Amino acid sequence: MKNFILFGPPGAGKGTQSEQLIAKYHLIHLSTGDILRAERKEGTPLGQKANEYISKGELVPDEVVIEMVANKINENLDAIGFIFDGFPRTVTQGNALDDMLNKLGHPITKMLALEVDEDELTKRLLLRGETSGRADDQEEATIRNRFKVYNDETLPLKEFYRVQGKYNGVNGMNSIETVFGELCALLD
Ligand code: B4P
Repeated sequence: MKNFILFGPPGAGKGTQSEQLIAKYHLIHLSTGDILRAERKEGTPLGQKANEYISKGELVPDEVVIEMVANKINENLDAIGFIFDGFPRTVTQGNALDDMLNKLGHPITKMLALEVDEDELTKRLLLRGETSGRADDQEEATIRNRFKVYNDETLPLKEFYRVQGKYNGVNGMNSIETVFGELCALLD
């Protein structure tokens, strides 16, 4: 089993690249953002709770997200591997993921980190907000709060995986095709 983390700030292209990577490598796509949005659409209690955080640009509590991921891993133990998209987002989540995968004997192979500057990210998210209907993509103030949360809570994971020798940065400012090519070179 080969397990990859696709890492990066909001709007860096994690979802966009994951779609293409799973088509090519047949890995399981585990996007916590997608799971939370699906729960919200179905109006489940979890979805309603998550919406309170997502619409303000805050992170959903660690214990909620960790349980979701554990369930999804346990449902797919015969997979050839996973792409974790948008997870982990805190060091607590990183430790939990390492524990789960170490118990299975299949630790993270690499972290693939998309690096994009904040002005470009803001443009992309506001543009996506015009068509996606996503509450967290509508207001520049909410988007700026997502960057703050990313810098405060998520960015420490770069060092967390760097000391494990697993961090690989990719220039996410390039075209979708160029970024995909660089990610494939790291997966192959
Ligand atoms: P996510 O769903 O993970 O989404 P994201 O960070 O907004 O976007 P992503 O990086 O996937 O961008 P995309 O490819 O769509 O998170 C949403 C929220 O859910 C979080 O804020 C949080 O509240 C909650 N959540 C999720 N996981 C959590 C966790 N683990 N713990 C706690 N809370 C959690 O790309 C964006 C746009 O850019 C698209 O329109 C795309 O077409 C465009 N684009 C992509 N690549 C491009 C390129 N190279 N050039 C030009 N445009 C590009």
